[in-house]
Amino acid sequence: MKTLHTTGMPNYSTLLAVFDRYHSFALSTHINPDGDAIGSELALYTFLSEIGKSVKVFNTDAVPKNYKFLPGWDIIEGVNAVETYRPEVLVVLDASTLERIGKPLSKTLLPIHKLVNIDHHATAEAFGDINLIMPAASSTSEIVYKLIKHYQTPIGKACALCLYTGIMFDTGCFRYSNTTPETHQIAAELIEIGEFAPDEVYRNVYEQLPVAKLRLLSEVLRTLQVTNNGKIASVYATQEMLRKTGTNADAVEGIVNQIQAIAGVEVALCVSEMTDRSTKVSLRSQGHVDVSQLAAEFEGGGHARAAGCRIVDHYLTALTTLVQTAQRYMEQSSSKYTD
Ligand SMILES: [Mn+2]
Repeated sequence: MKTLHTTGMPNYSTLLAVFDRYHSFALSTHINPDGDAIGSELALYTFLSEIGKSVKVFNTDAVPKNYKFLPGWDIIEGVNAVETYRPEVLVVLDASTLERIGKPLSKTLLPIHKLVNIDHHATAEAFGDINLIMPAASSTSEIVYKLIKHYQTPIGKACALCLYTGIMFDTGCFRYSNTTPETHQIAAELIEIGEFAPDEVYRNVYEQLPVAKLRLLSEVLRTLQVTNNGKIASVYATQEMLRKTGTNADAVEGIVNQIQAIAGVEVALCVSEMTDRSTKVSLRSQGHVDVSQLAAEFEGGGHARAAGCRIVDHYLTALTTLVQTAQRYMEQSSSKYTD
């Protein structure tokens, strides 16, 4: 039985006792890792190593180029490196389900004693023996920051840079609604400790675009449709566009944010045709519609304002279904307001 752990005090001490008690740790995060995924796992890697633990990190997907400025990125190993390795404790970060670390990895990488789950997704499942799930936290990196603070050990320079990058990424550079005064206070402290230049971190993460990616963007934007009195915006990316521009599915990431920026748009969606003929979906909302619920109708998940799912259907059919579903959600949310 899967339960949500959304209330009560986070059990830092239970988790810190596990850190004290055991010696060998493995860390992992979700497929297609983003800034928070890589940032939080490298921060925890640094912390655990500093307190004398043996730590390995295994991810299904390689570290994206733009995160290779983070200290320790090259210690991250792939699923093939697991072989017969069994850590005493496995910590899964930023993944709302265990399968999100990749099915083969979730079957191979098994802890001897404890499975720990650290996450901030609203749809997070309590799949661990210990679950530190804080939907109010801006990011998994923020949770890791608080965890280290509770251990009362100084945060090192490398760790500070990783944590800052994770928080910066998941708050959309301190623009999203999950940004609070506390987020800024934590960020300020991390900049002080880490002695890095925030503008350089930004440039490393966001301003490394290959020309091909912009060419793809121009192809995808040509498919833009704005419906429902300008409230729903959608685009699609096809395998043909990827071939033509010499890009892959990863390059589609982030395009949805561009169309969400259109004035008056409440729900933005981007669908991509995958090689297996299924469709990958990214959803964004300005707040009235909870897109994590919308995504959950298609076995996806995420946050109220940013979510995703996979639909086993032709991308155009999937797009039509999604726009209709978004319409229904918008009608429901507007009736809520007029009641
Ligand atoms: Mn995150």
